[in-house]
Amino acid sequence: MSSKCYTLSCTGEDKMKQESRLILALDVTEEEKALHVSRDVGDIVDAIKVGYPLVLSCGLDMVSKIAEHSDVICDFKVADIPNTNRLIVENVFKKGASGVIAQGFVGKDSIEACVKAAGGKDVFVVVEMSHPGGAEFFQPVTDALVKLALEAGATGVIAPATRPDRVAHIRSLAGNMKILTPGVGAQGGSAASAINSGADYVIVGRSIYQAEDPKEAAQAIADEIKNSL
Ligand code: O7M
Repeated sequence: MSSKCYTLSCTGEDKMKQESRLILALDVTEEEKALHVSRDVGDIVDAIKVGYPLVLSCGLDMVSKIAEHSDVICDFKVADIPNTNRLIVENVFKKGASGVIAQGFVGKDSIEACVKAAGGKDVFVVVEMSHPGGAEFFQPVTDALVKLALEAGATGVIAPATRPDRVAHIRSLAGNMKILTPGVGAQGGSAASAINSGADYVIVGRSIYQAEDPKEAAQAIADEIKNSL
């Protein structure tokens, strides 16, 4: 894991740095491409998010390989009973991840198990998703999920950049928790609107890794974020 990327807070806990406020969603399925993009953008982004597309194609060891270039957040949207959540979270941190993403609808005990297994590292809870269907079942319970994340001691929540009004609403409930917002670019959301609505980070995938020059694309979004602060 790249220690340069993490700050040690006064509580002794490892939390994600907040510099460019940009997180790359590395949803590619080829190792060579994954490592090439990670090398290119590792110094620009605050973290790289890896999930099922990459890990199911190339293996969990990709977490350790990418951690040589950036901090890694494992987006497995962990959603099981507390014991299974614990086993999953222990596994990803053993591979060098710096954070993990879980679903809150499984209940507070399941998220508490993630937080405990993370041992001071980051746990983020999905409270509303960015796609059109994300409004169907999440929206009626978003407020309760934010409360659950707060009470369970999560670092932050995932909220939709595609609905800046919802980001602002979630900000009003989220206390000190960080807000990470996917949905910028390919899904139609804007980085500046998400940040202006109270997001701490934006998560961007295709607009970076599918660009002809991923480094240039990442830098352009990082500049947009900087100019919107
Ligand atoms: O920029 P994209 O659309 O190519 O990629 C967005 C990434 O964010 C991709 O990895 C999605 O799985 C993820 N994501 C969403 O797009 N919407 C959500 O509501 C939640 C996530 C996410 O990261 O959840 C943790």
